[in-house]
Amino acid sequence: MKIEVWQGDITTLAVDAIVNAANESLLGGGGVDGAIHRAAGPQLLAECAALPEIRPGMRCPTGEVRATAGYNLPAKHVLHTVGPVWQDGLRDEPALLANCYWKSLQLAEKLGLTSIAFPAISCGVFGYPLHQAAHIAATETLTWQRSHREPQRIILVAYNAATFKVYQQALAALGQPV
Ligand code: AR6
Repeated sequence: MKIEVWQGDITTLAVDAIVNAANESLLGGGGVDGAIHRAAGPQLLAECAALPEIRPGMRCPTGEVRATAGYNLPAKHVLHTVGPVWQDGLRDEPALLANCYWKSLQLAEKLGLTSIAFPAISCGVFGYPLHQAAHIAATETLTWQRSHREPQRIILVAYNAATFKVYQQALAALGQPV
């Protein structure tokens, strides 16, 4: 079994769940979040808006995850997680980013999902250095796969060729055959 790396638009994937790199409001934004909301349609925003607020404007703290349906997406579910904003690497960013991957996998398992696809959480607007983020994505997903049965298919989605290569290198460095 391997962690898959795939290059392209995550909104086109017919998997049990795609992960959204959201913000704490869960009310949409740019990047992959905007693409997911556009492709899913307005019902996705309505379900997000109906999720309970932990405090005004915050539905999901950084490092946590919330599930919704996928609506017009080919994916059945969207798992919305909030990556850390990169500051200097000393504000718990690595642990928070690791939580995004691990808690998404835990929720997918709890929901009985067999396939999940992740974008490069925090690597766009939130400014996380790609190599460091790829190492965390590879570590968390490989560790999960080595100790759990489901979700059986775990896909790291690279939006461009450079990210694709960095993901492959990160997985190889952790012992996954190329
Ligand atoms: N499919 C796959 N990957 C994509 C797609 C796509 N359609 N579009 C972008 N990416 P970002 P963040 C890649 O900025 O850094 C939003 O406004 C992109 O190239 O989407 O976690 C939210 O509301 C990059 O590698 O997410 C938050 O406010 C990766 O997805 C904030 O941005 C993540 O980039 C979250 O910032």
